[in-house]
Amino acid sequence: MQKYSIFALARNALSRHRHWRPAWRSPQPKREYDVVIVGGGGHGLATAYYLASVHGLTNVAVLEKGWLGGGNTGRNTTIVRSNYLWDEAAMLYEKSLQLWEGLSKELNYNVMFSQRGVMNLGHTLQEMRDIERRVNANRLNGIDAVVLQPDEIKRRVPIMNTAPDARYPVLGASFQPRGGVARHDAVAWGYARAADARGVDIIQQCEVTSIRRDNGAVTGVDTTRGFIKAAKVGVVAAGHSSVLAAMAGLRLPIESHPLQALVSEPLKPVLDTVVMSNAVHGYISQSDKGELVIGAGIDSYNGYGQRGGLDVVEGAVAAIVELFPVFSRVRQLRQWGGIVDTCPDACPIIGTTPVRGLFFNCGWGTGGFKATPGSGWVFAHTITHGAPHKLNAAFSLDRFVSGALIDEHGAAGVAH
Ligand code: FAD
Ligand code: PYC
Repeated sequence: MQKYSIFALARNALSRHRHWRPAWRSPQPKREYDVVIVGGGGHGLATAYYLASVHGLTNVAVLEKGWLGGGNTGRNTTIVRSNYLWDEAAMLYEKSLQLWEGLSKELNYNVMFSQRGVMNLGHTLQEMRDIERRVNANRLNGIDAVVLQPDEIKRRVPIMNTAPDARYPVLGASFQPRGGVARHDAVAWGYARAADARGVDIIQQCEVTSIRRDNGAVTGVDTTRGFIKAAKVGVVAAGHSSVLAAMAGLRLPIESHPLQALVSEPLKPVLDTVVMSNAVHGYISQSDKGELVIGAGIDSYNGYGQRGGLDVVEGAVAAIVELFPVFSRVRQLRQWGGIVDTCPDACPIIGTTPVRGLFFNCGWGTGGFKATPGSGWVFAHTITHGAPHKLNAAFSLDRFVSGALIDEHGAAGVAH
């Protein structure tokens, strides 16, 4: 455990941070690794950590074209929950939630996981029927979920407008008490430090520019820092997954879209749970700093710019203000976008590819932050054994040929 006394903190601050011990090394890339992970977001770093900690594979490199967590990991609104409809998805996200519950201790790094509950509002009779069906399915899978009536919602969130004549009347909600939020970049840093401590090389500013193959098997990757040989390559590149797949002659059923979020000026504590509404395309929570964290549905066009259209955030803010009229005078502090990799059934692709030794983990779309620990855990297993774990077997690329899709649009949290 790294310990700093108050005097060490003061000394470091006064010396302009020159004596801070870096949390991970910045090694030169080796010529060859057993496994190369492409993408230094939370999923890539978690994969490297579990390769080392669970499977004893330490001759591993994580290659990141920018900086750690600079993709969607550092741009998301940090909602964590496991209340998915279908057994396959529920089990995968629940594994992840269980890992979240012990993550700060496991990594010896405070990821600020806060189980303040996640509420999904229903505004129509049909939405309430869908909510009841999902809550019943969750409970059959051992996942904590309850249906809340409007009076209970009002008790928990007094500032919400639950008047029956509201434009989007609140008829009820599903609520997962174990859901919540975490500190996104701490998750990347915590996994990075723990993976580095086990010998994993984390290499930033190293873009993969092509994937070399020979006789149907991967042999390594060309990068902006030279060729790196590896018999196993795991790609975890979120919004750029299709670009990486094309380098290996593969076509994924993935679309890349901007997804935006914004925060307000900081306020005193006013909202102690997460509130989401698919019907109005808006969701909100309050960060530990006091900012209201507000998100929208995806921008409808495809693109790789980490920004989006003003109309989308305008619509989300309008919806939030109808639900919370008291926020109408709050000022916006900043807004940003990330590029999400949406899949036709709103579920990820995690597994092998037609190229031997090449593995893909993508398609998490608007909802992969919550899956970071579970995704890394199953992907590390898949890469080690060359075959999926039973928790990710259903999430293969083959399902788009067999038709065994897992339609989670209703539980995806954000419309896409
Ligand atoms: P990333 O963090 O994007 O990592 C991929 C990395 O690959 C990037 O750092 C990128 O630079 C790198 N890369 C790409 N190409 C190359 C290359 N050629 N060579 C080397 N490196 C490369 N999910 C939730 O569960 N809850 C939420 O509340 C939530 N809110 C969201 C809000 C917004 C605004 C956005 C944009 C997303 C949200 N998500 C949410 C989705 C979530 O952020 C993502 O699914 C998740 O973070 C993906 O993690 P990742 O590690 O796969 O991707
Ligand atoms: O998957 O819960 C989610 C989510 C919330 C906001 C964006 N994604």
